[in-house]
Amino acid sequence: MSTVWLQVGQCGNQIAQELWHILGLVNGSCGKMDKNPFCSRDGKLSAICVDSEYKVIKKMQKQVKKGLFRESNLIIGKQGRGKNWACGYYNKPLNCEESLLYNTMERLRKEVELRDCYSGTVLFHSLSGGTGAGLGSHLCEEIRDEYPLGQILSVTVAPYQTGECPLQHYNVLLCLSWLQRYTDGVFLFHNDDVLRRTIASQGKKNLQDSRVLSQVSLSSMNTYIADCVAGLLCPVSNFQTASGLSIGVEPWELLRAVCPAPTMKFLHVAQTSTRGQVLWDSMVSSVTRFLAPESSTGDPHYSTSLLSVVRSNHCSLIQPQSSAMKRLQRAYGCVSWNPFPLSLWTASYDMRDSTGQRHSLTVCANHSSIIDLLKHTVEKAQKMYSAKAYIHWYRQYGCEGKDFEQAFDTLSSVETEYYSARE
Ligand SMILES: Nc1nc2c(ncn2[C@@H]2O[C@H](COP(=O)(O)OP(=O)(O)O)[C@@H](O)[C@H]2O)c(=O)[nH]1
Ligand SMILES: [Mg+2]
Repeated sequence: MSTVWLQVGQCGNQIAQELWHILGLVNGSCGKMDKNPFCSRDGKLSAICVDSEYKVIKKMQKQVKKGLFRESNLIIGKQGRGKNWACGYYNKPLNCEESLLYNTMERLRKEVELRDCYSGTVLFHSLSGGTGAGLGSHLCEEIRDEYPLGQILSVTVAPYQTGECPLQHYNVLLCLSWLQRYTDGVFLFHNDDVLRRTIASQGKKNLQDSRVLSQVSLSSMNTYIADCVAGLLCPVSNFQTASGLSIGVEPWELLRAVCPAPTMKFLHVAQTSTRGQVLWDSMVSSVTRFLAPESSTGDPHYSTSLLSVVRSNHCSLIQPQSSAMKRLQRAYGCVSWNPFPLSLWTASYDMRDSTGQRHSLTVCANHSSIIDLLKHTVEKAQKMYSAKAYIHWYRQYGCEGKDFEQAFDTLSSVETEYYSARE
């Protein structure tokens, strides 16, 4: 009841839509507000949907009619941002449209006023496009400035490492550096990792087979991401009042648990689920299956802190001292200098299945694998920047050399922090 949800750009809107879908909200309004921390008192979702293009948001008009979204919270521009961070960030209205930044901040202000109290904003977006990455970065900066006590959690997607847009390295560089400066935590999904995990969750064995890869839809990948977000942010019994009401503080308690230091805020998130009988040791094996044991330079990966959320009618069997949780800590390489690396939250049912058949384990780790994305991005962007490749495309919207140089500095210092936290 204290969070505003902000979905920006194609990827951000599609993932958030999938979240509302799996929470069973898309076919109507929020229902009884007390039971639903995502909505305002009037039963409308506290979400603002922004895109520079019409095609994704137009699908949400249906849910305005059904009473889920406020019509004024759908904010649409007239022209895409050309997969260019600077075009999104510098917010020059294109094609006579109104300012997306100004309109979004106005709606956010209204939504904050409707909350019982305001604790923060959860932002959904991608790292490598124009709208979600560029406008999303600018929104983080504005929100931080206007609500300095509110927290900001970004849910973001890194592009495939190969084969996407040539501008992606600049966009990821600039967006990650803004997230480091203005957010309190980042759920960082990688499309490569999401693809692998989605295939595995569908029971397919041959993960390298190009036919198998091509059969996976974006929508099923978004289901995986949204399931992870729901697993972490939906109500858990740990924070319910004595009368069983949800206070809706999960996003902010999560940041306290896994991002205690502002220098390390990039979070690795994974989920596994099963139906019927549950064996927690095999759930742990499944959720840790694709965790890289070491970095591209051969250093073992580690975690400074870990949150494990268990949703199951058997959740009372799991304790922080259980053998499965010990295995989880070992697999995530919890550092020895933190005597309490694991937080465990539980809920007696999974929000995806009221019949009690589904059991899920969602893990959020402050994990050193972020170093690999930082290194890869900085290396590629630095090579392009030295050759002055595509720079004029950024300059024409107002992006200066100092934006790039500060971004290189910011990401290098994050890399150093993650290295020095090792042991
Ligand atoms: N997982 C996932 N990735 C997406 C989706 N849509 C776009 N992307 C990724 O996001 C990046 C492009 O960003 P996009 O959101 O389309 O740009 P924007 O509309 O300008 O913000 C690319 O790396 C795409 O692979 C989606 O629905 N799901
Ligand atoms: Mg777009």
